[in-house]
Amino acid sequence: MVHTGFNIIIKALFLFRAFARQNPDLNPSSVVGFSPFLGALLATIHYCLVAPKFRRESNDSIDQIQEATMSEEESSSNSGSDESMSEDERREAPKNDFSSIWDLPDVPKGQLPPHLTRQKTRVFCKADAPTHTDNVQYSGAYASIGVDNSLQIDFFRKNFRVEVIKLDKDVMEFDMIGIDAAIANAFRRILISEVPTMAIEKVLIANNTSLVQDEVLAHRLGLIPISADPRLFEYLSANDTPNEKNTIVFKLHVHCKRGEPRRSVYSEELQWLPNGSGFAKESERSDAKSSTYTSFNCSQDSVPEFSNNPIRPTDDKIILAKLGPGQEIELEAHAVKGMGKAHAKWSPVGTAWYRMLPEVVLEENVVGEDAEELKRKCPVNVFDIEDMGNGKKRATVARPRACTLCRECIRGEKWEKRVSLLRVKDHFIFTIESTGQLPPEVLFTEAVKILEDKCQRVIDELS
Ligand SMILES: *[C@@H]1O[C@H](CO)[C@@H](O)[C@H](O)[C@H]1NC(C)=O
Ligand SMILES: *[C@@H]1O[C@H](CO)[C@@H](O)[C@H](O)[C@H]1NC(C)=O
Ligand SMILES: *[C@@H]1O[C@H](CO)[C@@H](O)[C@H](O)[C@H]1NC(C)=O
Ligand SMILES: *[C@@H]1O[C@H](CO)[C@@H](O)[C@H](O)[C@H]1NC(C)=O
Ligand SMILES: CC(=O)N[C@H]1CO[C@H](CO)[C@@H](O)[C@@H]1O
Ligand code: SF4
Repeated sequence: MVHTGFNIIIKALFLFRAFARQNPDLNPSSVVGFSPFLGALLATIHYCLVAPKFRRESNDSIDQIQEATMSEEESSSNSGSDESMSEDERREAPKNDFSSIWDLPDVPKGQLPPHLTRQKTRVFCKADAPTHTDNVQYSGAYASIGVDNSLQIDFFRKNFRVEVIKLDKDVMEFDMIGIDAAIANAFRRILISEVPTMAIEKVLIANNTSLVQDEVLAHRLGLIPISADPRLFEYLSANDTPNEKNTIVFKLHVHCKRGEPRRSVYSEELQWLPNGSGFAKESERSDAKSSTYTSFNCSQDSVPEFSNNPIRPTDDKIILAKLGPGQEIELEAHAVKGMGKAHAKWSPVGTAWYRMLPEVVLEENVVGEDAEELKRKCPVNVFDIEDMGNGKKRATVARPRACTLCRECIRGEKWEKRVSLLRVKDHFIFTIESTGQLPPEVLFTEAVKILEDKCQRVIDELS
């Protein structure tokens, strides 16, 4: 009975290996995944019973078995042209039941075979769709082949790096290597929607005879980036009175006299009022002394950060409205601190995005006319031609980073086999495009702090 049961299991193992041979792209964990029991069983048998037994038996005849497996491979690939192999060779090949399974190269215990390593660390960009896009995170994903897939913090520490590629006033491009897509994406989302800035929220319109409606004008004003460090301000909550710590006041009073040509109103004409609002608030109580819409205790330009660096819009030439002869706009704009998740006007970035590092691999040598063709196919010149001497040419991958993944080079049956387009799953080319309130490198460090706070909150809640 035991023997029969064992036979069935061995057969299942055969089947699985045969299947794996047919589909070299197959990830055993994905097959075994649907049935953890079967997976565990196969793994146990592989490591406890079959593998050591096989190794022991084959120790003294390892060459023989290698020969056997090689000839077996040949015969399967040359099926139909059997005469290429002599009868002698065929007879010599020992009739070993295991040879059909064990012809895959032996992988040292605790390591993934190369094709699985590739599936785990790369996204494959095929002609019709990408494959292996998921991150293999489950710690037991490769348990069936004895590989520990759990997160190793030391490994992360050693491997994580950031390399700044480009940095100027508004744009930063850097490589973030050795991090999970989820965390890279967290940074992207925090940058877009959770790093605070100052933006105009309330507009008091005293006079507007221009063609632009009040609400449209107020909306346009809201979208103007204001260069004031938001870290020096507080949030204005519903019950707060606007004061010098939470509000920035701008005045706009523009007029186009009769007889003059039409004119544009630019953002540079917004005038900062460090003493707060100049508009008197109507109050129900007649005894109240005239107060304004803000109550500043001191002038904002007495703050050292602002005294020689007046607050103003980051760009001078943003058109706010156009005035015809005889038209006038008089208003006051109050900027407060906020986050991009409430309104995009508070987003500190034009955008923040990442792409995974492209990897272009030539699976075989592409020579001669084909090399020229490959070079011509790529619109961004990823490939180069290497002169091999005596007039021979070979295609090389010279600038994989420039690859836009247009898939032009794998168009056509033969090319898809020759060129592999891969993306490195844990290498992110991150670009931050600041709107000018804060330099992009500061934005990123702010984003890191925000993520840290979030983690701390979770830890505090749990403990
Ligand atoms: C198996 O082979 C290795 C190296 O060829 C040798 O060191 C070892 O002693 C052998 N084991 C047995 C059981 O023959
Ligand atoms: C702000 O108020 C102070 C005194 O309260 C005054 O000296 C200063 O000139 C005012 N600043 C502006 C820009 O009006
Ligand atoms: C402004 O001054 C008043 C009275 O002196 C004080 O109660 C209030 O806290 C001050 N506000 C700020 C923001 O310093
Ligand atoms: C508004 O502007 C128009 C055009 O300049 C002017 O005639 C009018 O008196 C202004 N109204 C107020 C309340 O300032
Ligand atoms: C076009 C427009 O919205 N005009 C307004 C400008 O502001 C004055 C004063 O508040 C309003 O009376 C107008 O309707
Ligand atoms: S995918 Fe497009 S950009 Fe990338 S190597 Fe191929 S042809 Fe060039």
